[in-house]
This record gives sequence, structure tokens and C-alpha cells, in this order.
Amino acid sequence: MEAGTEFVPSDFTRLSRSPRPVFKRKVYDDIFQGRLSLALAEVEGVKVYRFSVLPKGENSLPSTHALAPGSDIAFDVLAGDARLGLAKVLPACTFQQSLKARFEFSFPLAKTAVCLGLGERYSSLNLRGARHTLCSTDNPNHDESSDSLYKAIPFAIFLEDGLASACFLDSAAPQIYDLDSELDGQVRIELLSARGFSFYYFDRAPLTQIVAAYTALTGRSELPPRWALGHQQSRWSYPDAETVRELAREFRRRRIPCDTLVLDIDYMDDYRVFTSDKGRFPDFKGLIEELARDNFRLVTIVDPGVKLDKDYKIYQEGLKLDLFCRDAKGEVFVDRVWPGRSVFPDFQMEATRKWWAEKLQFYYECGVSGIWNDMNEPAFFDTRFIPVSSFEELPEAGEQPFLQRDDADGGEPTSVGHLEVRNLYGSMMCEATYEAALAARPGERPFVLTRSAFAGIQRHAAVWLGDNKSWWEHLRKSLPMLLNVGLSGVPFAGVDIGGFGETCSPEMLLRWYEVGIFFPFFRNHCWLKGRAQEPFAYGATVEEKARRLIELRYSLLPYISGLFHEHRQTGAPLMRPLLYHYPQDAMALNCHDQFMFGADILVAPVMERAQTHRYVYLPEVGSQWTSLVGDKTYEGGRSHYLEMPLGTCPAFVREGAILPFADAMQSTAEYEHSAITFKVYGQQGSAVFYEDDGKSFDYREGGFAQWQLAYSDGFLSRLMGGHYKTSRRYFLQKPDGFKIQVQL
Ligand code: MIG
Repeated sequence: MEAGTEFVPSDFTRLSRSPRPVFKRKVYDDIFQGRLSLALAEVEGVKVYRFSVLPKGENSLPSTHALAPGSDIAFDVLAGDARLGLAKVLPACTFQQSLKARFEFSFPLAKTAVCLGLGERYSSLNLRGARHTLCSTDNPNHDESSDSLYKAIPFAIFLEDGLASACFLDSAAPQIYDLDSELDGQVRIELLSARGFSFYYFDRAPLTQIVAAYTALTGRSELPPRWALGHQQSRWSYPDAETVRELAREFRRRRIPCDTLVLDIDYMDDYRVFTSDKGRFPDFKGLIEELARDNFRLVTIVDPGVKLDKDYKIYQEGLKLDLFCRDAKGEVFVDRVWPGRSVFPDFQMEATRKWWAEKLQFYYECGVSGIWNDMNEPAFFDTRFIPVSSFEELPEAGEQPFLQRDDADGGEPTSVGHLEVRNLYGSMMCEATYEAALAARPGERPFVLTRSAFAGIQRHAAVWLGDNKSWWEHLRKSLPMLLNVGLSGVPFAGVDIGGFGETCSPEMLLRWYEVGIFFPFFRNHCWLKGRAQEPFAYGATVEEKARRLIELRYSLLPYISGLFHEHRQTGAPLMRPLLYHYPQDAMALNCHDQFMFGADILVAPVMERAQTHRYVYLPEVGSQWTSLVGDKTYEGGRSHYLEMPLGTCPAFVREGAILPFADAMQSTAEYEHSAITFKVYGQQGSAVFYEDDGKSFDYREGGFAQWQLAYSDGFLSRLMGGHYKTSRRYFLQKPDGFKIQVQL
């Protein structure tokens, strides 16, 4: 490769549309001369094999921070030749180092296997039949030609005959997963790296258990602060304090529930991070206090790029402390982003993360509630990385646009080419941000939102899927995309409701809210062009229907909090493909326009223009489903052609469920005092009801209430655990509609 040619600025769209490289069939000479080891652990009842590869010249495996610290999973090293051992556990698996900076795995894929996971893919649910590159990329055009997007989560699941197996390739370097794209029944994984890595294979088990094992390894999300589960309103950008005040007033005046207002890049002084613009936000702190009086939280965006400005303190400091990325010649790497020419913190170094966390105190001192990390792939206006998939191997460090200093092992930093660790950049920024929040408010659950992410991100941040558009196709795609993100270990996820780019129509906004109230992360956001997209921006009819939907979201908060608790227990995502609960049901296998929201609620939204009806598939012969709104009942085990007028709630409740509902409210500040009504679906039911204070970490030490509920013969029995007490009232709504108060 000629130095310099791969990284010249070029037109993104053209590149991403260039013909795909043909997969190489050449068999390479085996050049591997390093060390291998194979180990086994039983995790959540799943046999997990770890195949570690240390190429020649490397002394230790680099850490990617993907594994949860303190998860004491003990791997037993297996005797025997590691490669033969791997073939034994993964039939017909071949492994080879084919070039100095290229490794390959391949193994056969059962004919009917469904492929899932791999984080954020522009794909329908089944990832099979395509090549998927994992190299975090700010690709603003999500379409059929898209390959890499913002996140890189190298965890792939293969579901076959009701059981799943999976692999997790723990390396932050670019990877390509060819999932039978040549229709020859092969999975081929290429890793473009010169460094060591571990390849985990999860042996066949039920999908629920595979997800439990993967999240036991890479960690589970802490419970989010309750306010972050409420409705969030964002735009690029609300330009000044007065606009923000007016926005808050409008929400409350119109009684549209909302917890959080979000400030995009224009709150800053000329896009300098850790500042606010004195002209447009003269009293930033005062504004936040004022909003708080009305029960609004403020979240601000933070980008990694630091403006190259010799008079800017942050730039001076980072330079002096030597915390910015440098190129092979030792020059600080400069590229353009929103602040103009900028430099980029080397988050791979602990010192940088500590420094960043200190700087973030600016926001917490002002009263900001959460931080939204954007552009952290990292994105550049000039340097382009696509298409990695055309590389034969990873370019030498010196040929990469810059280097990073990796001290992830806790030792002396090693210099590595940026691409070796690029997929980690966003996650490392989030780790710093999470620590900053904990330092600022010990004992309070942080809220961090991120665009770029690597495996394990769920420990530090929620994610959203970047720049979707106000297109029906993007509304439709949000389902399978979020489902695969969830199966990849990340429960707290959402997409911009209404779409980020282009212009959302009134009809589309409502359809998006109909399903959006079931996205774990629930935020309306759009760009600066096009029309306003707040739920009240489209006239009275839309406003009224949107209000009802958002109110419903708030009523569901007890259920949603319970789902996050369940995630902590089992690793289960909140949004689950039907096959998660019905793996033997052929109709469920390929269903990507419906999903389960927890085990009890099935969501089947309308996602087409001018469509007033749709087929809804309800699983399980012999069971009965009830519409969440309106209490109409439908038989399970077949499809129903249902009328779904605008503003409809497209959700159905499983027979035997008991759902907890809060009263409607304007913000989660009212949650504590709301009554909770347990509604029974069917003549008997059972459920676990979970609650806690919604803000602290007390739940780790018993500061929660967990009720085992069982209903039969008109009687509700409850068994309680934990020592969290509330003063709210609880009601039971029986199947005949009759409502009575229940005592603790
Ligand atoms: O280059 O901060 O995905 O949500 O509004 C665009 C401006 C940068 C991209 C994010 C989007 C955000 C926008 N950002």
C-alpha cells in the first residue's frame, strides 16, 4: 500500500458504494509463530471457550476493557494443542494468521441458522447473507450500502433449532464478519490486527442463556436514574436560554409529559468543550436551576474534539500534559470538526481519562444531569477510514493517520496505530464520563449517552443509533437494529423519534411515538434544518394523540423499571425479538416488524405511510392476548388483521401477566407519590414487581422492594423481599375491571 493514499479526504458516499471486494479464496501459508492457549469456563450454565492468540513478538494480551472488572469468571486452561482443541469445540473451525496483521477464522453455518447480534447493523434481524465490517464510522447515510456504522460490538449469535451458539472476538481492531454471503454455508471472520486477542466461543444453549453468559462476561448495566427513562426532547440546536425556557413552558402548559431537555453543540462558546456561550446563555447555572424548579433536567452534548486555539485553556492544558493523539512524526494530530481545526484526546491513556473527568466537572457544577457523547468514533471532517474491508491487512502503525498510547494493562503505554484501538475510542470516552459523574455525585446513578461504542459499553452508557432520517424505512429499520443492539448486551438504547435528518410529517411523528414509547431510551431529536419536531409542533390533533402516548409511557414506568432490574439479573435486553421467548415458533424466527417489550408485552407497530391496518402475529396457540389500550382480546397462535388508526397503541399483553401501572404524570418527579395499579390479564397470573428509589445505588444493598405476585381465584398473594418502603397506594384491578386497594 502506498503511504498516504488510503487516507486522503474523499467522498464518503462514493466510497461506501464502491463494489465490494471479492472474498479471497487463496490459501495462505501458515505464518503463525506466536503462542496459543485454550481455556474453558462455565458461565451461566454455558460452556465458554477462550482461545487466546499472542502473535510473535508480543508479550501480553492487550486489554480492551470489554470484560467487566471483578467478574471472577475462572477459566481453566485446557491441555493439548490449542488449535486442535478449538476444532474439537467448534467443528471444522480453521484458524490462521495469514499475514502479519491479519487473522482469520472460518467455520460452517447450519443451513437454517439465523445470525444475530454484532451491535448496530443496518440490517433486518437476521444478519445472514452479508459481510459486516466492524470499524466505528460516522456514516451519516444509513442505507442499503451502509456497512460499518458508529458502534463495533464483535459478538455474533447463531440460532439454530431453538438453540444458540455465539462468538465474541475481543479485539478493538477492525473485523469483518462474512455470514455466508457467498452462499457456501461458511462464516468467515477476518481480524485486521497485529496484536494479540481472545476469541470466545459460547457453546450451544438457549438464547436467553447465551445472552446471560455474554453479559456476565462483559457486564450489565446499572439501573438508570428514573428521570432518564422519561421523555427527552432534543434538537440540534436550541440556540439560547430563552428558547429553552419557552420549550419548558410549552411542555408544561400543554401538559405533555417530559423530563429532560437536551442541548446540542450550540450551547458552547464557538464549540469549545467545557464552556457555555456567555451571550446566548448568560446565566447557564441559573437557567438549569430554573428548569429544575419545573422538574426539567438538562443534558448537554460533549464532543471529543478540542478546538486548536492557543488561547483556550483546555487546549493549552492537554498540550502541556501531552494528552492528545500524535502522528508517527510526533506531531499532534489535527483535523477539522465543529470547532474548526481540533485536536483529539488520547482516551486510551488513563491519564487522559482522568483529566477529561476533571474537566467534565464544569457541567456537573453547573447542574447538568447527564452527558451526551457524540462524534466519538471519532469523526473527522477530513480524514476518512472507509473502506477498511478492502485492506489486505492492517497498515503499519506509521502509515495510519495517528498513533495512540495504550496503557490498558496498567503498565507503561505502548504506542499503537490508531486503527488497532479505534473501536474503543467512544467507550473509553464514556468510561471517563461515567467516572466523572460518579465523582461529581457519589451515590447517584449517572446518565451517559453515546454514539460510538465497543463491547461492554452497557456498563457505562446508554446508546442511540445516530443520524437516522425521517423516512418510513428508517422507522421500520429501527426495530431490527435495536433488537440486535439489545442482544449484543446493550439494554438502554433508542433511535431519534421522528427521525434526525429530513422532515418528519405529522403522520410519521405519531407512528414513531406509537412505537417509540417502547424504546428504552425515549428521545425526540432532529437536526437544525427542516421543520420543528416537538410533539406540539404539528397542531392540535397530533398533539392530543402524542400526549396520550407519552402519558402511557409514564404509566409503564413501573414495568420498565422492572425490566431494567431483570436485565441486571439475566442480561436480557428490554426489546427482544419474538424468537427470544418463542424460539421454536417458525413465525417468530423471521419476525422483525414486531418485538417483545419484556416477556409480557408484544409490540406490532404500523410503519408505513397511509396504512391503517396491519397483520399482527400473536404467538402461542391456546393463549389469549389483550390490547394494552382498550382491552380487546385476541387468540394466540395466529395472525390478525387489525385496524390501527393514527395514535393507536400497538401493544398486546400476554395472558397470565400482571402489569403494574403508574398514574399519568408530567415528569418522573411525581412518580414517588403516584399510586400503582396491578392489572391482571386472564383469570390467573403471576409477576415480579420491583421498585426502588430510582436514583441511588442502595439497591445493591437491599434498598429495593421485590414482590412475587400471584393471582388466582380473585385473590392476590404477595411475597416480599428487600427493605425499600414507599408511601404510595397500591391497587389491584381484577380481570372483570373491579379495582380494590391492596395493603402491603
Ligand atoms: O456532525 O451535534 O448524531 O445527533 O445533533 C453532526 C450535531 C454532529 C451528530 C449527531 C446528532 C447531532 C449532531 N451531530
